[in-house]
Amino acid sequence: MPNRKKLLVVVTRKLPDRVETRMRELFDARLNIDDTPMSQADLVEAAKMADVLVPTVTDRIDAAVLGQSGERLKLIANFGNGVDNIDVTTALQRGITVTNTPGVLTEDTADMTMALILAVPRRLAEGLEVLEHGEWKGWSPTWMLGHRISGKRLGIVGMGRIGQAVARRARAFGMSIHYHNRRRVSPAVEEELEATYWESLDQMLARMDIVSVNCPHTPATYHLLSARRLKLLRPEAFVVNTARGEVIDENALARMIDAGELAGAGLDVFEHEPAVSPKLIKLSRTGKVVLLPHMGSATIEGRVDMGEKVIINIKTFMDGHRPPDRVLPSML
Ligand code: 8YV
Repeated sequence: MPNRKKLLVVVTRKLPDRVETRMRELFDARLNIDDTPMSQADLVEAAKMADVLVPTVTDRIDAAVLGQSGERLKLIANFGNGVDNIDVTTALQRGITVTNTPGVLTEDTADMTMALILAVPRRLAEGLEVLEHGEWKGWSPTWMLGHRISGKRLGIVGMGRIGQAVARRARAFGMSIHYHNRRRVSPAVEEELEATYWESLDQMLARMDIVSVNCPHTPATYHLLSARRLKLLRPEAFVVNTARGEVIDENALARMIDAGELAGAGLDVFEHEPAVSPKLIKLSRTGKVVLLPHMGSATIEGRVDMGEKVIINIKTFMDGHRPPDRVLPSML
């Protein structure tokens, strides 16, 4: 790290005021006040001049950007948990440390997951739409019937912090918890969550009522829910995704819901954000899918906490210590 008074920190998007104020005090912070997303060329310019780059999920910090980064760039302090927007391997090869913001968005993302688990089977979006259009003819015993959540089997794909937080909530709603994960969680956690571990994802999928994707997007999880695996699901099953769109073959999912081969989906993330497949948009009009624009961690508290984590990572690094949230190759 160069011996200069204040580090030049380039922040790619507008962050909460409190975070920006603190960054201005601590660093030579170049902020993006009007929040215009940066182009690849802008990112190259930023990587050329910065000591520290603070990107978000909307910035693709790929080998081309990193290949043109300046000598000074020594830290990429991602404002976000997932680091699939960054070519971490290339960064590490170039001696650039990468950090993220784990832990502080767990509860918010789990809340949003639970909201989607409820929204689709209980037809929330359809109910809202009826009222908005002034089409409610009054209560009827057989109208707008959805499906009960309690007693249903929830299959969680990825039992990290967020997966476990979802499991805790789902337990309280009377669901039975099943999970697939690279590594089995500790017996204590399994016991607390009364969770059943499935070594075989295929076997788990075939038996679930609702599947929730809570794993990171890595080369190993790209299209983990492929067309072949989606076909293993029961036609009554629902899929919820608050992790990354790339984990599911989005086209196959839309096709199957449209064909009645799956009951529906609640999606907060998409394969080609901010583009959303027109097929999914069309399905959202039928109520079979509920779509949200990547809002899982969108609380003011969460975003301030994320910003504070970014600051701690930068400050620790600046002081010559290992930042607490380093991304290591073993995590990819
Ligand atoms: C963030 C997320 O809003 O942290 C993550 O991995 O998916 C989001 O909730 C986003 O990544 C910020 O960069």
